[in-house]
Amino acid sequence: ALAVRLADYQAPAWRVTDVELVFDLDPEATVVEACLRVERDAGTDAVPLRLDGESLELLALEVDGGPLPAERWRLDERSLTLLDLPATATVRTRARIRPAANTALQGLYLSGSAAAGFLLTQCEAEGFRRITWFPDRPDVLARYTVTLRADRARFPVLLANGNAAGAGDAGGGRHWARFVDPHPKPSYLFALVAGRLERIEDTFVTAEGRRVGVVVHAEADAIAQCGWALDCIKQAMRWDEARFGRCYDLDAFHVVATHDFTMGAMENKGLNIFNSKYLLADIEQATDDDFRHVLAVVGHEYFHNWTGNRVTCRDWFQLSLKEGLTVYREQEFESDVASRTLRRIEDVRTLWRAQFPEDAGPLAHPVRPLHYSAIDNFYTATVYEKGAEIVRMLATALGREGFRRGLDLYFSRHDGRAVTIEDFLAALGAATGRDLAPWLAWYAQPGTPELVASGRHDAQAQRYALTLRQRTPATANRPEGQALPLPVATALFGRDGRRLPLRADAASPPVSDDGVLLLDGAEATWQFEGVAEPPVVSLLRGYSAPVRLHQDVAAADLALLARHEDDGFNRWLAVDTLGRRLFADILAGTASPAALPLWTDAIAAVLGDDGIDPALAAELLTLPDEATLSEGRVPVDPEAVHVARARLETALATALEPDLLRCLDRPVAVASQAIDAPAQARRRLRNRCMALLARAAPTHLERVRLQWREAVNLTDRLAALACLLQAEAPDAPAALDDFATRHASQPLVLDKWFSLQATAARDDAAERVAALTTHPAFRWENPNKVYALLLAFALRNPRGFHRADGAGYRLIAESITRVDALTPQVAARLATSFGGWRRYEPVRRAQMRHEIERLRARPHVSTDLADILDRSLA
Ligand code: BAL
Ligand code: ZN
Repeated sequence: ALAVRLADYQAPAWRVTDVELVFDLDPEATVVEACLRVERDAGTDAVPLRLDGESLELLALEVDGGPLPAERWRLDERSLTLLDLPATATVRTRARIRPAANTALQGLYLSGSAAAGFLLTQCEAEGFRRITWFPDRPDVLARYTVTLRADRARFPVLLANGNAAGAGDAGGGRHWARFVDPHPKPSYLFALVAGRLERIEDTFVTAEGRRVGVVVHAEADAIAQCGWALDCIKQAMRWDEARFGRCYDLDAFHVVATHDFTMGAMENKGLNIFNSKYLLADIEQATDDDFRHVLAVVGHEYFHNWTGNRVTCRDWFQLSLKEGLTVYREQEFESDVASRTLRRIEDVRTLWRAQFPEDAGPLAHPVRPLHYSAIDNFYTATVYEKGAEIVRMLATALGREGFRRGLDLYFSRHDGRAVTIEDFLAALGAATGRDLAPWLAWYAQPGTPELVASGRHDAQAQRYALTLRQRTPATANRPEGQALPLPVATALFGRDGRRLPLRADAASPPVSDDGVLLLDGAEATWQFEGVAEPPVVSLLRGYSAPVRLHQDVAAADLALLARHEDDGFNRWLAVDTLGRRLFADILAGTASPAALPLWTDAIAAVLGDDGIDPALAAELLTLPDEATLSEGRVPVDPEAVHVARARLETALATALEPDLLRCLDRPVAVASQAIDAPAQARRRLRNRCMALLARAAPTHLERVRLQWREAVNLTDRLAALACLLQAEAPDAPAALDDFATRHASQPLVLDKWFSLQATAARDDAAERVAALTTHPAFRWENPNKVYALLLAFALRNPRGFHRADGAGYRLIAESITRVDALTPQVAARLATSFGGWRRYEPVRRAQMRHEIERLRARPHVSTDLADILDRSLA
């Protein structure tokens, strides 16, 4: 497909002011009547009106109430073009579409079976063109009136965006419902839902006094698991008012759960649609992590109502304008209502595991890409997570109040408009009197910057000089990058663990009140006064910039930070760094037993500290995964990484055995069915201790078995099962069978059962995963099943995926072909697992390349998949 380029952007010559849609819904054949009020921009005469449309069957076309002569319109596979229209016109089309046959899950499709399932839509990024002909681009904002007609018994619930505006009987067993959305919106935010759905609801009164009906809809067997989501919506509404002054703006807010969805969820105006994985949660069918993910994703989609919907993107290159900002808002929400440190550690782990490798490989792209051939492939860790890091850095650099003023101005300037990243930076800058133009480079330049820190202490003058240098080195695909603005949150500690004042002399670059140094060139030096002894320097506190830090810190200094740093993230980072150094030594064969205690003692000290947050303690006991440990190493030998990591984990478990036992035996006053943050944190720590003990000695498997038998929540049951599997215990197969039987009717729990087996680092993992694709609960058409089994294997089982004989690669390549014929977006996502092929040792590199080339050479490769394969090889 031809690339679309940012540089070629042109404002639309035609606007659509109002849209009326009438749907006659039926799974086999739905008829969509669309009436568009179109207006040509003054000064753009004689430009044809080109409407996007795909997989639509044209039944009728009228302009201003009459037929259009054949020479004045053209129809092809992708568009309907109308010629010689007057400057304003009414265009009416009628189309037939086939929801039940739509396995791509874009546009209008069926969730579940034709007999019992329900109809729903997914339009971002370019799904609306599979519903009707329309200028399907985010800078065409229109007011929508939508009428749905359907069989009343088969589709009792009818929903679309906006406020309800009437309903009634349509005769012949059919009924109708109308919705008016007063807020002009781009087509990607359109949604409808029709089917047999149950509901739970509540009322929320906004700070502006609007009474909002908050309604969660799901199929009958899932509605009992929606209570947590309903709570989360109200929490999100309250938080966005308190923290950012943003109120909800319609009479109702509807949320719907479906098992058939390619993404996590979708922020359609007033009618969010969720992958059930991120909406359903109860103690029997969801883990503690699931509860937190529901909170975060519910928040995320709700926050889009302002960052994305009220102010939207001019074009898809600006995707991070809404996604980076909304991920940041989601992170802040969870940080405020749950644990800030835990959320930060998880976000940074994601950045390292997924975004850094993406940014270093052939699929690297700027946060604002310059061109694309399949926009669906840009919903990436770079656009989302790195985009959120940029917003976080801006918030750090402007301060909490400044950032809030900036966002307020952004909303008031651009409400109801489709804008750019430049507009965002300009608003933040205007509100705070800052020139933020240099920050645009963060959006434009791919690659992860390296930050090198060095220091010199002058005992006589009691001064400490800190020099920071940055570089974004060239790679095969791009030249060296320019210097970027980097906020470096910094603290100095004395040898006794106390914080030292951070007083820079007058000649140094500025330091903010909260200790942030802004490095805005290639290099700068700060002279700190009143520093009597060589300090221990803690940099990038809270991970204040998404860079690779090179700092020569003695292991003893890291141990000191592990004990005394009051920034929870950097406390964890000190321990993590000690662990990674040991890992590197084991991998290089240079490990010395003397180095281990510094690390394990630091962890033991924290574990013994009763005041510590158990969630943080659990994170200290969690080594980086194999993908993260492989990151930045060339060439990667996945088998060696697996073995070295396992050795390190066993050494940790053995050294801490008594501490872990003490921790487990500590009496806890936690109801095992409570899901509040303290209960979750304690379970997290206990399960982590149990997993390590199971590594330390097989005798501890008895504890695991006890928990397996007595667990009253999914978190504990799944943790025990994982330990049995990891230990390849003789009773593991029976436990797996028990689990599958117990949860046979619960698709989301079965997904975890698939993932657990897919990620077990066994010699025969590829054969087992292949066998599981024939399990009756596995469905190739269901993205969650493909992600749970195959994507989990490709991304989270490096030993299995990269098996030396290539069996893992072949399994994934064959799966990609099979999925591409059904759901191209899912196939493309699976194919990204080959993206890092160049980093591997020669044999694996050749095998991966062979699979990519073989996939590309097959007939009928989708545009989405071809794009990933072509860029991987470039
Ligand atoms: N807009 C796509 C799903 C999300 O990021 O919320
Ligand atoms: Zn989003």
